[in-house]
Amino acid sequence: MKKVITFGTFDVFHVGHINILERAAKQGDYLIVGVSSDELNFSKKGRYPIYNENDRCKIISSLKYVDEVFIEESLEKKKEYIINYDANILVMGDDWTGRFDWVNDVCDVIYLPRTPSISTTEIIEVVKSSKR
Ligand code: C2G
Repeated sequence: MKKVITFGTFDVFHVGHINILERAAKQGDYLIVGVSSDELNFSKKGRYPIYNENDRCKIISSLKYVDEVFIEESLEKKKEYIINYDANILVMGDDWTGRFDWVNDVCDVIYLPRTPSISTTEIIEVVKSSKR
């Protein structure tokens, strides 16, 4: 069985997230998703996600493309996660191109194109600016 692993925050879940998960699932037979912890998100982006890690995990776990979910505590632990979950392929969006090539001794690494014109940050901006 070919196992695929991918990582992300998946905050304010949108169609770009679904598209990458759907395409990641198609790369193999089993999809494992590492959902960034609230703390990891704070350290990467300087803010906490809108949805907390438990809610984000619940949303991702409920998707038909996804077989297994865990919380990603650190970007540096990628190789550990890949080995522990026995994954054969790491899939990431192409905003991460090259950033995880260092794990390619334990699995294949593929970067898929992002869905254009949608992002959590943009959604937050639109919602903010529509406040009266
Ligand atoms: N994504 C996409 N198209 C978009 C928006 C996001 O394909 N329009 C993809 C990203 O490329 C990523 C996944 O959806 O592969 C999750 O995106 P984010 O929630 O922004 O994830 P990020 O905060 O980049 O966390 O270990 C890596 C990190 O945990 C990734």
